[in-house]
Formats: sequence, structure tokens, C-alpha cells
Amino acid sequence: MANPYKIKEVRAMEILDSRGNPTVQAEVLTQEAYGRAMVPSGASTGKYEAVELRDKDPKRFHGRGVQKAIDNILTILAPAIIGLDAREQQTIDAKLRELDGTPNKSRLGANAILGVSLAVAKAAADTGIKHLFEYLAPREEYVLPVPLMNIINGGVHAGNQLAIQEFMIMPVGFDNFHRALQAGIEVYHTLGKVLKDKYGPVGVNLGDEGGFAPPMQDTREALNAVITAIEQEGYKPGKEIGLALDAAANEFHTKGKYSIDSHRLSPGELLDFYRELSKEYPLISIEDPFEENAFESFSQLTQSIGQSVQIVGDDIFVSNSERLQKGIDMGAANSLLLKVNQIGTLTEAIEAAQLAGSNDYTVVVSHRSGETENTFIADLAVALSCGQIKTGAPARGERTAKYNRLTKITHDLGRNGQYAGNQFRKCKVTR
Ligand code: 2PG
Ligand code: MG
Repeated sequence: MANPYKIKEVRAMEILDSRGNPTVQAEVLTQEAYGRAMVPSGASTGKYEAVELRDKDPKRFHGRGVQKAIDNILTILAPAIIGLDAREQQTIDAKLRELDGTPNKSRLGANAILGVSLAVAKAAADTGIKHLFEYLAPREEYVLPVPLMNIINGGVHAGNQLAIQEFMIMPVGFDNFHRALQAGIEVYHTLGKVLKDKYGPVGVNLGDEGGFAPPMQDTREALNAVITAIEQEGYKPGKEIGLALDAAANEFHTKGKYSIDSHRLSPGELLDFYRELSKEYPLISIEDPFEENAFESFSQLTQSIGQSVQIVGDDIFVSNSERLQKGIDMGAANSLLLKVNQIGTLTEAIEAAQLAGSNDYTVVVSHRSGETENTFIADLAVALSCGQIKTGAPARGERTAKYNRLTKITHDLGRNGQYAGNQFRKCKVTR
């Protein structure tokens, strides 16, 4: 009998992401099934990310077309993997990398390579009639992740003056995912009322990730509004719901200083600022507190508050094992933000997560600000059982698609799925 997992066709086309920009969709057909993946795209991108190939043809989509990446899939990547077994993820990913031949996937495009890599995994899962998370990590029990829900947007994701990009809530004090999600949604809606009362209708404009983008200037003003919303909803800040930030500090860093809250702060002053905030508010996680090369500052902050606050590296590590290893060696951060399109293949993303786990770093699986309705990362977070996922506000289809997928997984797993809750920092990715 013919091998049902044998790849017989690869398709690709240009579709749209949540900002209305073109992106790559790849489809992989095995003898018996079909897998599809859509590639996300960032706005606050790190310099060391794998390269997203754009056409730069001003006559189409203001240069943002991805037709070249699509052509690379159809003419270079597809012929090389047709006939292979879709379960051979590592071999296939190695082949895709070899065909590109550059360290940052700049020849064929990380968007082209990732689309194929993820679609191969989905096709293999579907051929075996398995849930994607189950196919990626077959075992009896799984951990459902705490969602880091981004409810106030600033930085380059919003048209306001907030330097910090993401103000998030983490509903940790509940015993199941669905109940935690409910709490987050209730707080999100109440926050809308709080902001509308204070700023009028402009207070409830939305940013790129579905969080509110009120006309605020000051970090504490945003944190206070979130605390008010949590309390008005009857939840206990710090006990049931913790706070998290993604400063995305690259974006407000110039010439060695950080422009925030009407000040120009030195790295040391910014560190003190975070230390103060962590005393004043129930902050349990801070991502990218400093710019992408500031390994030293990351490690000082980790030394200082890393016991009580998770310090997450995004632009500094770009889901790249080499950069993560440098962070581990220097004690910079204690958590890895994992974005599959920063590195460009599923195999490398999983390797980075495992490297994090074996060095006692937590892992937060993450979306991009430009997303699609694809739910791959929801399954990836469950497969890794890393205990955390960052996938935006609980609003807008490209964000709720992931929450809805996690709800479905929770339902299907029943007793075999345990919500990470306030044990989220104890969840470590294993090999
Ligand atoms: C981040 C992300 C996702 P972007 O900085 O963590 O929230 O934003 O995709 O724009 O890089
Ligand atoms: Mg970030």
C-alpha cells in the first residue's frame, strides 16, 4: 500500500493578514489529507529576525506583496519535498534551510519557508487523524496555557503616546482555562467602560492587537486603568489576575537612552523605573524591558527582580538558539518569547523552546501584531505544555481564533488538560 503520509503536492498563494497586508498561505497535500498554514508578520520587529521577503514592487500593495516568496515555494521548495514523508519534519526543515543557504533565510524568505514548514506538520497531523498538538507531542496529559491578554495597546501598535507597547492581564488564579478566559474578557469589557467614562468615545479606539488605544501618555495612567477595571469586576489584582508588560523598548530607544513618560532615561534609570513599578503594581511579567542588544541590562534587571517578575526576551533572542544561549550564559532574562516566524522553521522553534526549558527559562508562545485566522500557535503552546501564550486581546477574529481553539482543546482534553494557572513559572519545556 502507498504511504499515506507521502507529500504529493504543495500549493501557495498570497492572502491577507489582519492589517490588510499580503502574506503567505501554504498548503501541503499528502496522499490522504491536507494541511494549511498562514504566516504572521510583526510591526515591532527585531533586527536579528529571519527575513520576511517582500516584493518591493511599488505597483502592488505599496511594495508589500509576497509574490516572490510564493514563487520560491512553488518553484524551489515544493519540488524538493514532494515525495517525502510528511512526518519527517526535521529532515524536511533541514532541506528547506539548505535550499535557502543563508543564516537568516534571506534568499528564499522566512515567510516562504515557515509557510511550508508549518503546513507539513498540519498535513501529517491530519493524515494521522490527530489533533495538531497531539501529533506534535503525543502523550497522556497536557498543560493549558495562561493567556497574556493585551488589553491596552501603545508603542507602534497604536496611535497614542504610550511608550510601552502592551499592557496585559494574566488570569492566573483560576483552575481552568475557560474560567480564566472568562475573567479576562470581563475585565476587558469593563476596562472599555472605564476608558469611555474618562476619555469619551476615543478612549475605546482599538490598536493592532485588539486592545484599547486610549489617548494616554503615561505608563502609570494605563496600569491604574487596568487595576480599576479588575477591581470593578470584583477580581483581586495580584491574586486572581496579575499584570504583564511588553515594553518593546527597542522602539523608544535612541542613542543609548529611552524616551518614556516625558523623560529620557539612562538604562540604569529605566531599570529603577521597572523596579518601582514592580513594587507599586502586581506585575508578574515584563517583556523586552531594554533594547535588543542590551544583554547586560537584561541580566541586571533579572538579578534585581527576576525572582518575582518573569523577564521575557523577544527582540533580544528572536527565537534564535544562538542568541538565547548568549542570554543564558549571561543570565539575561529568565523567559523566551517564542515566535515561529522569527526563526522560520518549526524544528528550530521547538529547539529554541527546548534549550530554554533545559536552562530553566520559561517559554511564552506568541502571535505577531499582524496575524491571520490560523490557529497553529494555540496547538503549539499545548504541545510544548509551556504554560503561557500571548495572543492579544480577547477581541478581533485573528485573536479570538486562538482563544477559541484553546477552548476546543480544553473541552476535548477534559481531565487530561491541566490549566497552568499560578504555576505558570514552574512549567518547563522538556525534550
Ligand atoms: C511583540 C509582538 C507581538 P510584533 O512585540 O511581542 O505582540 O509585536 O508582532 O509587532 O513584533
Ligand atoms: Mg514583544
